[in-house]
Amino acid sequence: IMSDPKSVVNRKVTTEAEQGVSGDSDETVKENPGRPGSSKMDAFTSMVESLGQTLKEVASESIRCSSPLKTLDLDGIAEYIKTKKPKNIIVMTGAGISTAAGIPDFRTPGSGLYSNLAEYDLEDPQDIFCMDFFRENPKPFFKLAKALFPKNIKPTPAHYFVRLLEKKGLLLRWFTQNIDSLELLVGVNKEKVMAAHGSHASSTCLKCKKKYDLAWITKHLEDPSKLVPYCEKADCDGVVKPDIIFFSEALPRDFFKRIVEDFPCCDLLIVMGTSLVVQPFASLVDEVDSEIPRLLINREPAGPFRGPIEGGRTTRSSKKALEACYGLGIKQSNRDVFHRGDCDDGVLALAEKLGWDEELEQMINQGPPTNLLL
Ligand code: CNA
Repeated sequence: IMSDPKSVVNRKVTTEAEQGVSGDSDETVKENPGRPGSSKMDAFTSMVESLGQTLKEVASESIRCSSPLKTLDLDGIAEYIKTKKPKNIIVMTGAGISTAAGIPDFRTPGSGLYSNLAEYDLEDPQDIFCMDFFRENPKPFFKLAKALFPKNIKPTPAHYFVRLLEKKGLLLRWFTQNIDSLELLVGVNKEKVMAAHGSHASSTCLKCKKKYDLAWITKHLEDPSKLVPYCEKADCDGVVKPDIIFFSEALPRDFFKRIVEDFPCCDLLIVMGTSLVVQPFASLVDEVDSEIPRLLINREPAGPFRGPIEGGRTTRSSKKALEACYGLGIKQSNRDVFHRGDCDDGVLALAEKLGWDEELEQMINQGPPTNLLL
């Protein structure tokens, strides 16, 4: 209620007018700003607004007292890494980490797949990863697969930042929703990567279940005269589908094993480039202990990083006020940092605060250490 006091006041006055409480159905503050009483109402409204604002500030201050972070921003995260020395960092990523590599995400207006349905001949963008749709029309998926395939794309600075975490012995696991395999291309050990939605590393014939390797699908996807790959086994003309998890398919068994083993040990969660809407991946952010700091670098707030946590700065204050704020629906986390912007800018800024910028730049300049396709 306190989060938007003005609308509450206006709603109440309108309701009374509608019910004839005032005896004059036109007598609403909104419609008659010059009438006697409106200035009192304005004063009351602004008093309520200012009280709400004060309570929010007090809540922020209170939260600071119990926070594992000095400040709820990149400085706070950098300070936490330097002083608390987390060694089990989990990174969670989505399509936004790869848009700078030229791969469209789903939901960015203009460039995302959702905005470019005509090109992919889709009514619903999710159809592209839907098994029933794929069986009927596999063409849109393979059109996208050609654009996504690792040979044509390069890792972004955000990918290199995760490799730097691994190099420093701080990365516990990299959970990714992406199917572009850039996590492996950037050189992170495959044991450290949990590709929750599968990858192109292997493919399977939908009819006879014959397996095909990366080289086979690569050759096919690189051939501009071909679109849908068909099984080469005698008497089989089945469509060969890369082992990417589609919406109606089960996630890899490893995925659940990793969640159970990794998340209880996590001492810092870094989330990048995801709208956190695809389940069950999105809910992994809640698997870390409630004391563990969580950082989201994204162009927009997502999941639990929505709300008044952006650029949070807090100092000392009373717990009672905080409880009052929670009671009034004003929520603020004491361990979440939302850094609005591009993943690459965010990791470069964080690397600089950590004194890792030169090392990161060197890594980026050297390029990927491995080539998946060799
Ligand atoms: P999404 O729902 O499209 O969200 C992407 C998010 O990233 C949005 O919040 C954007 O605002 C944000 N974003 C985009 N570019 C940047 C950037 N440069 N820096 C910071 N933020 C940015 O995608 P999700 O990953 O959340 O959704 C999960 C789906 C998308 C998974 O099933 C994926 O398989 C699927 N997908 C993957 C790829 C890929 O492998 N690269 C590409 C397209 C879709």
